Amino acid sequence: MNNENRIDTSAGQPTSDHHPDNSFRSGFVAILGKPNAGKSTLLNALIGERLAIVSDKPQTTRDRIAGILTTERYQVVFLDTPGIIVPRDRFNESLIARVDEAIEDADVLYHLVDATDPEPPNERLRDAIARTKARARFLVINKIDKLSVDQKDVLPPGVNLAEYNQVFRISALMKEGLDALLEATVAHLPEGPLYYDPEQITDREERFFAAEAVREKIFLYTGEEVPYSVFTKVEQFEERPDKDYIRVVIYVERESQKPIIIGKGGQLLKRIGTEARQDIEKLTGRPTYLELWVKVRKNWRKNEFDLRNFGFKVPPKKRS
Ligand SMILES: Nc1nc2c(ncn2[C@@H]2O[C@H](COP(=O)(O)OP(=O)(O)OP(=O)(O)O)[C@@H](O)[C@H]2O)c(=O)[nH]1
Ligand SMILES: [Mg+2]
Repeated sequence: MNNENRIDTSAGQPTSDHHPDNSFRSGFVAILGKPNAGKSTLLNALIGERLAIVSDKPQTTRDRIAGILTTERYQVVFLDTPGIIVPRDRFNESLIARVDEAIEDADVLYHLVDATDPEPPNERLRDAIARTKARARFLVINKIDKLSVDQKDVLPPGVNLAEYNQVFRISALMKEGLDALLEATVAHLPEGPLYYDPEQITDREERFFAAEAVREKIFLYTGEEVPYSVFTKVEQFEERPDKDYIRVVIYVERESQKPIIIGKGGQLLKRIGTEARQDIEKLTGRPTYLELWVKVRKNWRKNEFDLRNFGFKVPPKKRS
């Protein structure tokens, strides 16, 4: 790819920061964990941009998102993944299929655990960790800012330390402990090429972030089952000289969910639109006109055709 370019740059500006052998290291880090462990918060903290949407509700992330960190001596591609639960339906299976893709690519695997979670890792998560061919596995204990001093060294329940190369204690929210985590990660990466342009911080297109920004606001401002019934789709994205024009359709599963999202006198939809637009403008750096529509796609989460149409990877049904 841009290998030539990279060698020139680093040769021109040697720093004390270089690996002893001076080799360029690169690779993939899969961030795995239960829903709500803080995977997306960690991805954002490592990259220094709000790439992945975050909410206090489980199962916010539905897709694999790469965040790319490039310096003169390494390129790390962090893969945020959906939280792993034991799947009960086709939709959940499709989320786990995303995790499986990330595991296949990983050189280093982070098992991120919420330090305050009293429950051990579930069977699907343990299975995913066991299957990885990653050369290093880290147990990353997150949210240590929530612990009292006497709890700081406690290990999460149900983890087998023998399965991990190293243990880290971090706060993704407060950006604590990230330097040590990053250093150890780079040390485990193989010598390798630049996979992405050094300027690039994600593998996703602007369209993806536009849809996600809208979905995030719905996760923040609606409750119960509504956020889970929502799929946001960019139906038009035009870069225009004065203002970009983006039309996003918010699909819900039931007619009764429509007025919840629209709100009294359209107030909530307006707020979702304004805040999502501001996020999009921050990311693209261009003024934007964001138009939102709410439509019903009955029970789309249960319908394989709709799931595929919305870009979910639905694994073949297992015969039992
Ligand atoms: N106190 C504290 N809260 C955190 C920390 N990291 C994440 N959180 C919070 O935990 C909640 C879940 O964070 P996310 O980053 O969305 O978690 P996730 O693992 O990506 O969740 P899913 O996408 O649903 O699997 C949010 O409310 C975050 O603000 C942390 O280090 N400390
Ligand atoms: Mg997430």
